[in-house]
Amino acid sequence: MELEKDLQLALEQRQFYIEYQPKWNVKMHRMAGFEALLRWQHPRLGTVTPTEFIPLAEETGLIVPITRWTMEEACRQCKVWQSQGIGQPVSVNLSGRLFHTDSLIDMVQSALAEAALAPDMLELEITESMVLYDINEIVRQLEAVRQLGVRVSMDDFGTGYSSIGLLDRIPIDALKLDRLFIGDLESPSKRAIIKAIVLMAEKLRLDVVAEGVEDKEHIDFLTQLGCHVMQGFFYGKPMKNEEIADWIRSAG
Ligand code: G
Ligand code: G
Ligand code: MN
Ligand code: NA
Repeated sequence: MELEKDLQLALEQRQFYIEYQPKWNVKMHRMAGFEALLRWQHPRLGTVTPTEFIPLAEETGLIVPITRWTMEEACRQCKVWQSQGIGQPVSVNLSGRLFHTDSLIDMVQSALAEAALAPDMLELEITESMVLYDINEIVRQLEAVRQLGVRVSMDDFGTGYSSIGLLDRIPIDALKLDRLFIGDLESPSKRAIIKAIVLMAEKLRLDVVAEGVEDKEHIDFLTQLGCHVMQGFFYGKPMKNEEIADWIRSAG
């Protein structure tokens, strides 16, 4: 397939770049980190979204070198921010397919070492769909990276292959509430579910991040429900490096 060949070339030809989206702690009035979102600038097709090329990368095994590049680049950038006085952690999305290989731990260690970045400045976002893979293997690899001091969060929580039982098995530090919940906060049942998730997270000593926060109403609802860390277009869209310093100045 054409796109498959192109994907192989994309790494060599430096066609990937990262956009960073801020997370904001409403209670503390301060930033809570950046999420790294991968972008592919295709020479003919223009920007190809990860929803299109990640599945292809998974099928072809290219997900390993692509994730390695993303993690290295995000760690380097995080270190640059630190030197500019922006001491914010960065999170990188992981595909479940990655746990098939034994490359994660080495990938994390070398990305941190190469950037001379402290482990607590890196976070990994996994999704519930990972349960489709060998759960014992996932637990083993996640425990190893957490031992290093790297944080792990469960992305898109509450949709897809949700299983509360998973929270008891998979070692994580935080939950990211899927943006499908936040888009429908007028629904009393959705609010009840969010409230219950927040309470459960408290008991389990997990942080909660709400995704897809787009307006003031969302923020008010979420704050009432006890959720204080938010990510979404209201605070900032995914941005290129060059835009970050300006965004930080305007966010005060
Ligand atoms: O911002 P955006 O619309 O591009 O993100 C679309 C989807 O792609 C999201 O589910 C996001 O988690 C995923 N994604 C973004 N960057 C990466 C990446 O580096 N690796 C993986 N596996 N998924 C990513
Ligand atoms: O699956 P994951 O959470 O990693 O992907 C984040 C996705 O959500 C990206 O596609 C990102 O561009 C998108 N996103 C981030 N904030 C918002 C928002 O406020 N509204 C909507 N609709 N999408 C968002
Ligand atoms: Mn994510
Ligand atoms: Na998500």
